[in-house]
Amino acid sequence: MPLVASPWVSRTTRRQAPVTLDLFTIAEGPSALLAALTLSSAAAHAATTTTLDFDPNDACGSVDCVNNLAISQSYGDSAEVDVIYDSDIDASGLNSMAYYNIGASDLVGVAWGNTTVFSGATEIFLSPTAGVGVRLLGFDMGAFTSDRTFPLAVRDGDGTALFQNTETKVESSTASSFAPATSAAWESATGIRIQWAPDVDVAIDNIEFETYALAGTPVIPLPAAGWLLLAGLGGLAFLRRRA
Ligand SMILES: [Ca+2]
Ligand SMILES: [Ca+2]
Ligand SMILES: [Ca+2]
Repeated sequence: MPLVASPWVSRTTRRQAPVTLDLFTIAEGPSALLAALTLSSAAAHAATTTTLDFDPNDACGSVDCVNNLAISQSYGDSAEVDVIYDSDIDASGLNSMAYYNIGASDLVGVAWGNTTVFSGATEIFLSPTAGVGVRLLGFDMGAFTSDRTFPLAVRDGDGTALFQNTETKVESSTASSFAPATSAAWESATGIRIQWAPDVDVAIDNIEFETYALAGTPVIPLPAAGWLLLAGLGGLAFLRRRA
């Protein structure tokens, strides 16, 4: 059985370490192999989840964040997604967003629009590489000092609104959580843009997203995986006939 299971594991779980643990804890036997193959198959299509929590040790680049220090344009980047921060989409170029420790409702470690650029909306753009889609799972927003009401939108990379509310109220006491309805995922091959305005006095935290392979660009070489699966199932049938 290891001859079948081992190459499968190494090919499909490079980005799914937690699932591979299951392969080694399952009791041995034909049913266990089938379970392991099923788990691996699910893992091959599962997405990698990322949460931008603006940890002060990570969010400002090579130095630890302190209040009002710029969020690094590299924070949250991966081989699949470029996270792009712009505190004013009306002003040319990328305008820095800033870190703040506490004060935005009950959030700790947040990103907020820089006070030097007040006019335009603030945007965080999850920009995927070719062959990858982005699915936004949710985020939190908080308000400094007093309750705030402001426009908030989630758009795809082309600017089409997936969610839009011009009167979004966030209390200064408790953060508000935003997530898509179960029937309408916030996902796109062109990326996801979170936009809000005014860009001062409100902050964002806990941006949770995942990536997925677009059709025609499988995460793993399916023909090879398919052959391994067939080999495993064939082995099971053989064992059952012998039993
Ligand atoms: Ca980036
Ligand atoms: Ca800008
Ligand atoms: Ca945080």
